Amino acid sequence: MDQQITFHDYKPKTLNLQDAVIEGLSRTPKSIPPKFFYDERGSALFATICEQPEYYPPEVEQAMLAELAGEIAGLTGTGRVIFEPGAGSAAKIRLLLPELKPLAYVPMDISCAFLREAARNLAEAFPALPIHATCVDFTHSLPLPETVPPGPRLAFFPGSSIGNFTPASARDFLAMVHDRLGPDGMLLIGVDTKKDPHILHAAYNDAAGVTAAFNLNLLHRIRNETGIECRPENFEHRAFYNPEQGRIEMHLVSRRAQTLRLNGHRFEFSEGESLHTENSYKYTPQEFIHLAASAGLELQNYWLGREELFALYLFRSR
Ligand code: AVJ
Repeated sequence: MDQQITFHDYKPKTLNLQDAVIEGLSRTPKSIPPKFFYDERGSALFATICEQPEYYPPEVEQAMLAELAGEIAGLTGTGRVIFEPGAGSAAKIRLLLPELKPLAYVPMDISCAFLREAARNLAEAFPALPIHATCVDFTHSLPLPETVPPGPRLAFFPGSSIGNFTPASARDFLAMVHDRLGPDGMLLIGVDTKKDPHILHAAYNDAAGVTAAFNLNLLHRIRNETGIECRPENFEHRAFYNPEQGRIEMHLVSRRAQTLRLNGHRFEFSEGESLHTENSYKYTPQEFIHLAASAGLELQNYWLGREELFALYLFRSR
């Protein structure tokens, strides 16, 4: 339809959903990886979470990107190929495009239809920007399509998505990003900071109940897509800060003893038993700079946002 946009489907295997559900519900404690939140409705609910007053990361990070765009461009230069794992609605990159003037933009996301829509909207606002929309599960691989022009690269990973990884897998992921950066590559990454647990608690228990709906949507999704016999209303949302691990944990807690059935498997839940759906790790600058260094990334600069609620880091590949 539009030469400005090329679409590349690496077919993220949602076929694996059933396997992942069976495997996750067979574990003790039970867990399902957070990437399965993002069906179309989950992606839309996440966008709504980002509008909640308690969920400070988007607001603080966007203010930082808007304010620092010129300074960041001074450090990265212009004319890079920007790739963004988990680009979602591709809203944040808009704040950087006028200053960073990239050669091309490669948004990557597991939610193909959502990505296609995001690419179209972005193309309307930035008609001169070549967009290589790449549908992929970025936790597995970061393929840059062959149509992407050569040029120094900049990975953009905002929103503290890195917080979903354990520190050990965050390091592996950053090493994979480092591999994709090539010579003179840079990484601009937004990471949530450690802070007063009350602020964290409110951010994951918003008054409007959007985070709860987002968490519970996982059950609706797996019921629709795997046919598992399960009543989402028999579970409730729970999110809390775990200070030992330095992370927010999200769970779906069984309101009663119940059995979920799928393809001859039976999964027993006792009353109060939880299904662990997400971790969101928080880092002090010292911790994060150390972690990135272990993946071959050298700090260029970092900035703390309002009340040190959020941090942006710019790294160079070594
Ligand atoms: C996608 C990992 C950045 O942990 O803050 C928001 C997802 N989950 N509210 C986060 C999320 C519940 C989010 N990240």
